[in-house]
Amino acid sequence: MPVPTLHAFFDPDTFTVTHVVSDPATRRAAIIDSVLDFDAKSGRTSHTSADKVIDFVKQAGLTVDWLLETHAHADHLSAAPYLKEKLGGKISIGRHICEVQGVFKKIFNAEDMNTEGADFDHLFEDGESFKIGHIDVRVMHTPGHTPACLTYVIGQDAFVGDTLFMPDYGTARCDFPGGDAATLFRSIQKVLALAPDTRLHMCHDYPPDGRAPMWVSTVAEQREKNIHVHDGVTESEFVTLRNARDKTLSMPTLILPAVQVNVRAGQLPPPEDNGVRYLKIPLNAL
Ligand SMILES: N[C@@H](CCC(=O)N[C@@H](CS)C(=O)NCC(=O)O)C(=O)O
Ligand SMILES: [Fe+2]
Repeated sequence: MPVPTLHAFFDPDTFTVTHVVSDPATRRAAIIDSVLDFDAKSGRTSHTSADKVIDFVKQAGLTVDWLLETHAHADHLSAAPYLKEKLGGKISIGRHICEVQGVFKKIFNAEDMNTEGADFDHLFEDGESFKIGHIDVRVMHTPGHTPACLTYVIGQDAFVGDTLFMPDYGTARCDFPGGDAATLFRSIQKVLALAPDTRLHMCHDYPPDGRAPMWVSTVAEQREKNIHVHDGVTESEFVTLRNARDKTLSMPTLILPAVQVNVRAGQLPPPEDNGVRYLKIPLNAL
């Protein structure tokens, strides 16, 4: 199979990695997990991060077919609609997003919110395949952090979303609505059953002790060194450890702004009769 060309952008504000995956033969591309900059203090959105990706795509002469989300992010807003307007591409996520939309429609009492995934251009099933140019991508449903999380497997590369983080940081939290540590453990076992030399590309890095951000590891390295799920850690040990850590974490700074936008496929809530769009803050709901 042809080998994809990879390029990554690290957003230091939310520790998110946006990946551009392209087929060198056809110059068709996918963008995974984009970031819309959002200043919570002023309520302003901006496009500095997304424009860097757009400049890269244009300079490389790529045609974007896919705007992929690994999940409905709780820590940053997706720039997928802005990228679609500027570059094209189908905004896509896992089929189980409908469950996540159902949960947040209630929390936000958002009558306009569609809970059948209609805001997205495509919903992936577990095991579905699609192409970036001549390159095959296989979709793996890897829930646990959220019910709809996906891993995109492309030959020797896998984009794991928020399942695993770098070995020195461990794994994703499981305390968001619909999250579950045992489910995440089983999803991680599916990822770690890929070939040992599979390169795993993270969606976040939270570099400890001032090390530089990194976002690529391998199955073999994770199995040997991941502080939460190295070989030998049992499901019940993991669940105990993960749940204990989750009790110590505060909610991500942007969870309330982020989820109400991201379950709408990155679209901002509809404007009110004065033309202004508002984000809602439900009190005592999380
Ligand atoms: N301090 C960060 C927290 C981000 C966060 O909670 N990240 C999630 C992924 S969306 C996670 O799994 N963190 C794992 C952990 O800290 O154990 C923020 O406010 O944005
Ligand atoms: Fe996440």
